[in-house]
Amino acid sequence: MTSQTSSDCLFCKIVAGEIPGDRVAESERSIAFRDIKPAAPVHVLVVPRRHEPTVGALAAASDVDLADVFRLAAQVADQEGVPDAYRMIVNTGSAAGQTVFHAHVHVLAGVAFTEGRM
Ligand code: DGP
Repeated sequence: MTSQTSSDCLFCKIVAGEIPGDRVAESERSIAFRDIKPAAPVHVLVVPRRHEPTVGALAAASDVDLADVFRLAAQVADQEGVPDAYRMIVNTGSAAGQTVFHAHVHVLAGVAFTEGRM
């Protein structure tokens, strides 16, 4: 299950513990760690252990891994004390702001919601 890794992938290295990540939660299939450049008081990245470049590719490859990422993201929101006040953001493609091509979900909380904001 976890053999699909990419040797030059930053998040695969964090999953493997080869480079540090401030881990806040994990499951058999996913890990969660704090974003190095937080955009909100709570900013955690949830990534599958298996390497897929985008969340769409993850969805095509494994329903189970996709579901696990979102389950762990909700668990992170609970742990961070914001079970009813968080956003999940997925960027797909460099034109949309994706910079790391290992599927991940941003969990963001701690800033007031502004109506009309995307
Ligand atoms: P995205 O732009 O959606 O691909 O988000 C990638 C995020 O990854 C971005 O918010 C910054 C974060 N990031 C980049 N390098 C590192 C790192 O080495 N450690 C951690 N914890 N986060 C990183």
